[in-house]
Amino acid sequence: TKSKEIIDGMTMKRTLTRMTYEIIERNKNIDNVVLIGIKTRGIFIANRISQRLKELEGHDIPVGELDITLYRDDHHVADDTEPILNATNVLFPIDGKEVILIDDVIFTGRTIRAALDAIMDIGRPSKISLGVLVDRGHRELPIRPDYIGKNIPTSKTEQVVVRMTEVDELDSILLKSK
Ligand code: 3GP
Ligand code: 5GP
Ligand code: MG
Repeated sequence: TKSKEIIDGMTMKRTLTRMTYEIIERNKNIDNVVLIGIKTRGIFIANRISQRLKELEGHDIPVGELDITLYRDDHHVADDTEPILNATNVLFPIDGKEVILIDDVIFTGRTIRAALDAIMDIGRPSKISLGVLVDRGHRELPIRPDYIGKNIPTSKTEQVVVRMTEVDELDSILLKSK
């Protein structure tokens, strides 16, 4: 296996700062925005953006959490996985809010589809948009991020390794080929 660093810690910090400014620019009513992160690193990214919004402009933007993981159905072919919702932790009303969903990597788009279902079960937002740190391509659904940290073209067998200090020893993004 080979791996190549695409983004280092300093660059990840700049990338998240840029995404934060894009969110500010495109949401005139920023105090109506809420962030919802998808399990593990999507939640950390949402929290960092929320922190940046506080530091840069003094806004207190709440962060909710969705736990969606891929479920492998043993009765089907080996790579037939389906995202399933394990838990939600959204401790504020989302009716009439502009929700920005946040994940670390978007690939087929199936996880985001499941997240949209979960959000619409919780409430009736006025708008839902999507931010991802990495778009690695290979979409299988008509889902496209509104805020993108970096486009990293990949082959289907490559893997984007996202490391964040909250759970890893440092911030970095690697492209790993098997
Ligand atoms: P995350 O919890 O930070 O989002 O599925 C466990 C972890 O592995 C998840 O991290 C997920 O994003 C990550 N992961 C890395 N490569 C892949 C991949 O190719 N497919 C899937 N489904 N998850 C991957
Ligand atoms: P989906 O195919 O539904 O877009 O992605 C499935 C889940 O796996 C999502 O949570 C997504 O973040 C994650 N994922 C897919 N490919 C990669 C990858 O190459 N690297 C990482 N870190 N996560 C991935
Ligand atoms: Mg993820």
